[in-house]
Amino acid sequence: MSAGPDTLDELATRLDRAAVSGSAIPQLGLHERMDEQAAYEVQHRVVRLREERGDPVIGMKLGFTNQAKAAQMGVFDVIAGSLTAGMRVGDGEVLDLGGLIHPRVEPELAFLLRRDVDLSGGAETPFTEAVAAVAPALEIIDSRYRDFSFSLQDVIADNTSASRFVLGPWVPLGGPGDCAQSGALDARGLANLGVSLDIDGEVAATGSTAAILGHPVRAYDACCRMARRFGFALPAGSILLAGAATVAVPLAGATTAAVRVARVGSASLRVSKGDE
Ligand code: OOG
Ligand code: MG
Repeated sequence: MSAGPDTLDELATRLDRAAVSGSAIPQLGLHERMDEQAAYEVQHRVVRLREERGDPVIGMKLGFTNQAKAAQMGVFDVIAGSLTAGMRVGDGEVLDLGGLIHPRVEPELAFLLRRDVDLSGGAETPFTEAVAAVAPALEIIDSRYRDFSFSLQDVIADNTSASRFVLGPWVPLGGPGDCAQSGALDARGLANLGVSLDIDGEVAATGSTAAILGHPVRAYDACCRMARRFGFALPAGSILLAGAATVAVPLAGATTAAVRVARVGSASLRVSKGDE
């Protein structure tokens, strides 16, 4: 069954209001009413409401690219969402928890596109041609659903819990030739790098970039596939979040959070409680 346009708009408005007001809503139970495609239609409407407030899309994110993370949430399909300019928090800057519901943080890798990715259905732009640089990233997810629990369709409609993100410094990716000589990082070098998430200076979770779909370069392929299938654009300059390398950790009570990725670098944020 597919919901009519009014219903999709109405669902999007409820999710948007929950995000703007920082108050959780009951699960929508969309798995009983619609397929994935329709859930992405709701998501695109949620994102359009942000764009209409002057908050443009600047990238795309993946979720559940890591088994541990998927098991934590009980959802095992890879999902995609949009990143907007207003979600970005500068490296080392303050994340205000006021207005968020029950934020969690997870360590990720980000990619920067140097060119538009061809999604016409012809030959896909290869990773080495499309991706200019990689950065360590923190994603702050904040499900708009009560108890942070949802079905696949619910979390897709909720823009995959996207809330904020922090990027560390970009590290240019060389071609295989460059790297043999200089020791610079190339796509193959990303295969199995240690990742740690530190909360208040203590290690809260550790993992490897290998936990992201077996190799983080596959996150780029998954972005292309999902973009084509569910109607995302991948223009030059887009930021892609590859998905968490570990489980997510609640931010309430934390003062700082940082990600460290071997050979790539680190990124951090400071937490403010909103009423201080
Ligand atoms: C959905 C978002 C998952 C990831 O990196 O796996 C995600 C959620 O867990 O609420 O962003
Ligand atoms: Mg994530």
